[in-house]
Amino acid sequence: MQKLLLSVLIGCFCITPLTAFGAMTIKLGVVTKPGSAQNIAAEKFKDLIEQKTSGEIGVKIYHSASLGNETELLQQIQLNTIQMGVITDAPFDTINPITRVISYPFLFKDNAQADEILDGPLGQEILTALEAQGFKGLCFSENGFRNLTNNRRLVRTPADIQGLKIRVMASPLQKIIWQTLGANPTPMPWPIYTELEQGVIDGQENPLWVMQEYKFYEIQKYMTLTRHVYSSHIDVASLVWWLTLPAETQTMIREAMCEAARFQRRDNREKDAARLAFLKEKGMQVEDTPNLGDFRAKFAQLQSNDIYSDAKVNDLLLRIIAATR
Ligand code: EAX
Repeated sequence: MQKLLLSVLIGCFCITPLTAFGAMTIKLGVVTKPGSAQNIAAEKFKDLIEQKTSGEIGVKIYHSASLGNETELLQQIQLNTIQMGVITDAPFDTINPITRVISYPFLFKDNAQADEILDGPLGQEILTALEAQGFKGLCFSENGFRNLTNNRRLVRTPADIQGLKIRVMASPLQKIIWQTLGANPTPMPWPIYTELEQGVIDGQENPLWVMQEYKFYEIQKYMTLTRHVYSSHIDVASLVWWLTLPAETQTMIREAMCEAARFQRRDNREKDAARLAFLKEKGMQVEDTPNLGDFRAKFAQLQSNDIYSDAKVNDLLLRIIAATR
């Protein structure tokens, strides 16, 4: 009898892993295409989840803006029409101004410092703040440091930016940054290849992977390594959905997403030198060492700009600036 009970128990243990989490498919949205930074994080997350749950929890990735632009994806996550997203920080900016602290110009001196702040308690404050708008902030993957490209002239100093029509993301901060630099900023959601090709805009700014993956070397002649802002993705889940999940499932999902984020950041950084060489080979004229001091000086008053006037946002910005010194 005891033996029988034991074998029944063992039998149960053999099958319990398949029912431990409850079968479901997580819909995850990204605006960019396979091979892009967002997709690399999303695909790694999918692999990890499906492996950890033996396929019981599936992840369906909706890429290439098939469900809309990043602002629209965020709305769908709030409504739980889709459960998760790997979304650039900038479009969060109109939803919760606390996210503006991430892309404060020339904030992080390098990748290691961005990781140190965003993976630490200060980054956690940003993730937690998003709950007020219906998001469970899980972790940060990345676009990376952004650089300027344009089709008019090689930009070496802020004076060269004067009057350039630069596409910016849907973010008040990004608009102010490019106004401050003397450009004519034009907010526009992703993707923007056609607008660049047709000359509706003179230029744009993005990390090196974008210039390569989206073939901007075909339609943009000049690039300047401005690294003016660090651009993260915020990896989020729908809070209403999240609250229905057992604690164990929440932990498993959060850990998988954060592992995917770390994997993607490493992958992105490892490829950057080869990307720069590739873009030069394709004929882009590149200013590798602009005098960034001149660019940085333009932002001396930005901390006291209205876009940082919310007391909580201002307080966090000042603490992050202090932590990066
Ligand atoms: O990640 O809109 C943007 O410029 C973003 O960086 C784009 O989604 C590529």
